[in-house]
Amino acid sequence: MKTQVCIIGGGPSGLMLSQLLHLKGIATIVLERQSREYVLGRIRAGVLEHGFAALMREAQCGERMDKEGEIHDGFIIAHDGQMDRVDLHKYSGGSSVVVYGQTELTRDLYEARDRMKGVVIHNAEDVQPHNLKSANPYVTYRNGDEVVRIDCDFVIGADGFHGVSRKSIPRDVLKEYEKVYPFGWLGVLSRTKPVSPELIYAKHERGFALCSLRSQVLSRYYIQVPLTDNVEDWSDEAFWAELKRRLPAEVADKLITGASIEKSIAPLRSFVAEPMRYGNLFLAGDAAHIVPPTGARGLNSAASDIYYLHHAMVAHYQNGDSTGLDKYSEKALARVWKAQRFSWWMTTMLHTFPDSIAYDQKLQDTDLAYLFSSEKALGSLAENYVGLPF
Ligand code: RFL
Ligand code: PHB
Repeated sequence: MKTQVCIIGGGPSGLMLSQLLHLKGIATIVLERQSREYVLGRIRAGVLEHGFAALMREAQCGERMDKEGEIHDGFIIAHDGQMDRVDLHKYSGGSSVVVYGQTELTRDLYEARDRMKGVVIHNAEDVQPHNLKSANPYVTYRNGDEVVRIDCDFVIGADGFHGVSRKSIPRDVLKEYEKVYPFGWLGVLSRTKPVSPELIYAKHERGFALCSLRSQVLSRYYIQVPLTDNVEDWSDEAFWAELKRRLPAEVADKLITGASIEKSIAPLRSFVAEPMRYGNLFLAGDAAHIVPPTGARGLNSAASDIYYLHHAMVAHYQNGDSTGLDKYSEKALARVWKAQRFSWWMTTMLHTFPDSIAYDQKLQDTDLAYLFSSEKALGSLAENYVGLPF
């Protein structure tokens, strides 16, 4: 087979890039290791910054998001028995975020690919990029006993943190920066009315908790748990009881509980790989960087990569101008690191660290006290949460 851009990974990053390039007449093939059902079964992001929403519209995939997604102009931080609101709209100069699940957004991208007869190959085994430093790279994958080869101009590594693309960059070229947090998030999805119309981020000495939602009938809740916990150890009853303990009484009293329809633990990690280009391989999204979910930045950082990459590819194919491709890694990383900083800061301010000393706890309290006493500090939080410009 032959194409212009071979994209490894059929998650939001890979599908979005494929869709945007196709609309500009650039041919792509997407190779996904899992089945479509498996990809759509993963419960992940819930909050989209306005830049991501704009990209969905540009990709002609924004219709359902605009109809069913909820615009959120603010969120609550609960701490020390009080509930303080961050007015995103006011402090970001009129911006907001969209609450729309990653599952729905991925479904919309798959449907758009189907509509345009885009090629997405599922259950592609042993995907492997080759000849990345040459002008003729190619990708192989296995379909049963048959090995299939795809010749292309560029390979995109959009295959998430555990993918094969980043690993194909030689060790002496790639520099990895990593910070692993000593806890994870236990998440529960339930078909219940959300406890609050806006998200509540709760700091509590027993550990952080988050009340989020997917719609007015679908709630998503998280609690901080030690890395040693297993999801099987947490019954629904134990989860609800622990969540209630960490929420202000007025919220806990209103919480409607129900059977979990999904329950999983995600460890928290910050990670960046540099550079994001190696020859004709370009990394995008979780393949190159991940953040702890506290600042709702992960998918949104992927969006800026796709934005830069798509414009760079179009300039290359339409005008023979490769400046964007040459500058991609530097440009993408500048924004990636800002999302890293913000996610690290939100995580540090709101979680309970097992090894923290009294001094650290005083600083956490001071961070919150400063935040809610300074319009400039609230402005900084708001501009990062709604998304820095691409
Ligand atoms: P993905 O979604 O991991 O997709 C990569 C795809 O590549 C496939 N793959 C391969 N395909 C072929 N060959 C191989 N060798 C392959 N290896 C892997 C995988 O099967 C997969 O389908 O990466 P992508 O597209 O870059 O998207 C990134 C986002 O998924 C991620 O950043 C967000 O989910 C992070 N995140 C959040 N981000 C936000 O912006 N806002 C949020 O509110 C938010 N909440 C979250 C989150 C992530 C969470 N978890 C579980 C980590 C909440 C949680 C709990
Ligand atoms: C979610 O709804 O899954 C969610 C929302 C906000 C976050 C993280 C996750 O910061």
